[in-house]
Amino acid sequence: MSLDLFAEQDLQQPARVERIGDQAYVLRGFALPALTQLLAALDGVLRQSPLRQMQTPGGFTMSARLSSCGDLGWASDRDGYRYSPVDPLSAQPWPALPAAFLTLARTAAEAAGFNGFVPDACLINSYAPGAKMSLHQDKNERSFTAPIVSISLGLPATFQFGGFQRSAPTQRISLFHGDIVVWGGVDRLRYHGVLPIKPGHHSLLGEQRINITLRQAG
Ligand code: MD3
Ligand code: FE
Repeated sequence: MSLDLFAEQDLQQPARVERIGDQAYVLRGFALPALTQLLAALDGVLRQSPLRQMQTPGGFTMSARLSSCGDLGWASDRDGYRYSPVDPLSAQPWPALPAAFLTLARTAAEAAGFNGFVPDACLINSYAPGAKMSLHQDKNERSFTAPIVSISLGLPATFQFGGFQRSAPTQRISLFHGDIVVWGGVDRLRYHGVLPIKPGHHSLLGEQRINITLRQAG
């Protein structure tokens, strides 16, 4: 792994805020100052709870690989799909939420107007080129008032930001290494997805896009 803090392909304007909904924001480059700590923490989590392929609630295999950290993580087994305090692979609790994740998530939530965000669940998605995430709503969290904070790393993605029914029109938003999306309040239950990742190589993360989402699930 390169030791460059900012890979040349990631040089960009200072952090900019883009509003994509009444209570949804893209914070461009917001994760870049914390990148070294973020990647070290990510390595630690994934050594303890490796990325794995999961089934969707509809019985399909997801193309992105998934892991979790925090008090609750995403688990699927023959009983269904839910947040669980235990990683079914290790039969142990999920790795603790790293301080670097928590601090960045709280700072990003505040920058988007959500104070007092206390995430207890963190999902980590890894997309190889060609992997995607179909339009869905995140509605397995106990409360829909808390925001979700999403950190994008590695290869770029085209994010689909839809409405409150699957059939509603979607905006397409490009997300790059270091961008953070925060959405909550009236935008919390919007349909969203990720188009197939284009082939490419990222100098720090190789042939993948990583997305880290922090949530208040319990
Ligand atoms: C939802 N992940 O893990 S997060 C998921 O990039 C998930 O890996 C996607 O959906 C990913 O459940 C997208 C980013 C995001 C951004 C803005 C949203 C999700 C949003 C706005 C409204 C609803
Ligand atoms: Fe989602």
